[in-house]
Amino acid sequence: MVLRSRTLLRVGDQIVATTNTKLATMRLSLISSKLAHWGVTALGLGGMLLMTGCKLNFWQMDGHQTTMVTAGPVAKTQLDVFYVTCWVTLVIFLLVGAVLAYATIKFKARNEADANAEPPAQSHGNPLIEISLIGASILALVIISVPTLKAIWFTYDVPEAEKENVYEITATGYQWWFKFSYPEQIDGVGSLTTANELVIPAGRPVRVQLRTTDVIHSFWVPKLAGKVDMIPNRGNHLWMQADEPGYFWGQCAEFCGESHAVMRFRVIALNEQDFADWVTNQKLPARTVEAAQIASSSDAPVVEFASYKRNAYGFTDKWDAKADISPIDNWKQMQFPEKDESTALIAEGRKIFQAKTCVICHTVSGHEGVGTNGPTLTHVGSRTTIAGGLLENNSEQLARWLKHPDQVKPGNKMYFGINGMAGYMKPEDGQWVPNIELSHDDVTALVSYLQSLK
Ligand code: HEC
Ligand SMILES: [Cu+2]
Repeated sequence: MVLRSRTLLRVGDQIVATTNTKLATMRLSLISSKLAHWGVTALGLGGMLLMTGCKLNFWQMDGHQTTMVTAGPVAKTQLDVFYVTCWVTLVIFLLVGAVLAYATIKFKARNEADANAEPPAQSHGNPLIEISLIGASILALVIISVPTLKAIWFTYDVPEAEKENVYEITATGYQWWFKFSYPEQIDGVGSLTTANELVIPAGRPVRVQLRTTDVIHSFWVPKLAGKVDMIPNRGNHLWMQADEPGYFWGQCAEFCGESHAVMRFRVIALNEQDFADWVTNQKLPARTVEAAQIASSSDAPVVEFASYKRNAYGFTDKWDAKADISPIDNWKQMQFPEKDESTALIAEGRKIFQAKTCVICHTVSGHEGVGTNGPTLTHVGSRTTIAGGLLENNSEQLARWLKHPDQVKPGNKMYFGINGMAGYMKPEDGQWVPNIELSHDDVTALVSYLQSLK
């Protein structure tokens, strides 16, 4: 056996030796043909992507928070600048790549003599080439900078001609949610305020004043405009316009602490009439369910929350691609009270809301509560999401939020309180214990109450 394999080895050695040079050249040409093959494939794919206007879902170019699909002039301008830069750099890449490929192929050492040949006479500097390269670079920069500068001016503020028509809103960042204040005033209350869902008129420029109460946040609605920072002690602003009514995803785009990644919001653009109706409704105090309507409390719906895992997805199928209802239609449905609401539970929930000191952080205008540390809940039932756009606003997710806010959103101020204030948590013997403990029944009643606040 041993002998045989030795012989084989020797035979093998001989074969390798005789075909050594041949193999080496074969391997080289194989590698270069493979490289060329992959290069062509990559170029083809890239070209296809660009030619289809990046409509392919390969990179999820059409996601909720894509910047490749725009819905208003500001985002469109930003995308155009991206494309100009992209095309210019692509041309440079192709030119440099072509020169490199040409030189590599044309001047490669083809045989022993080539490899050992004296290098050609070296020269330094060619004024013609250098000047044309400088000229070409300047040209490339001019091609990029003209639209860039135009875009900077355009996106900075609403164009002069449109200034008359501008609608002005103030967005304030909080760890980790957004408050929106409207120009509309409510008697005895102040300006109309809402949270986490910014409703705007479509087809009209909206200037958003950007403020923050704590750290730096950044306001970004990828399909409409952004990102502009919300900086402590400094006024900032941006403008945007949704050309058509629609439902858009937004996101804080500046790291602002533990729950930064889930500090989201929505923008809902409505046509003139719908927007006016919405404003009228939002200006009203919270909806009150008549005491006379109170029925028996035995028809309490069962709300499941015990089974929720940490980090469980907060949305139902309704929200995903297979949705049979568009997000904007879903939003419209949310504006109306649910048909099977239990008036008894709602009344019970309202009492618990007051007793459990939710009122120190939350406002329910016309009911109990003037707290401003948390999002206003006056019309919370009409919003499609809660907890900074992290969870869908339905019974299950509301219950989950009330029972275990800590498991849903790391560090959130509802659970831990704000800057040491007595909030949801209080310190005891160096340990944090929930200040507010809610039983299953409490949660069920609170959910009904919150959902009735349309
Ligand atoms: C210490 C202040 C504080 C207390 C007390 C408090 N909350 Fe909150 N609440 C907050 C904050 C802050 C948020 C926003 C959390 C986030 O999204 O990061 C919030 C969010 C919410 C939301 C989601 C609203 C939205 O639009 O996203 C609901 C609903 C809610 N709280 C209900 C309650 C109820 C019911 C109670 C009483 C059992 C309560 N809260 C007690 C501070 C508080
Ligand atoms: Cu933030």
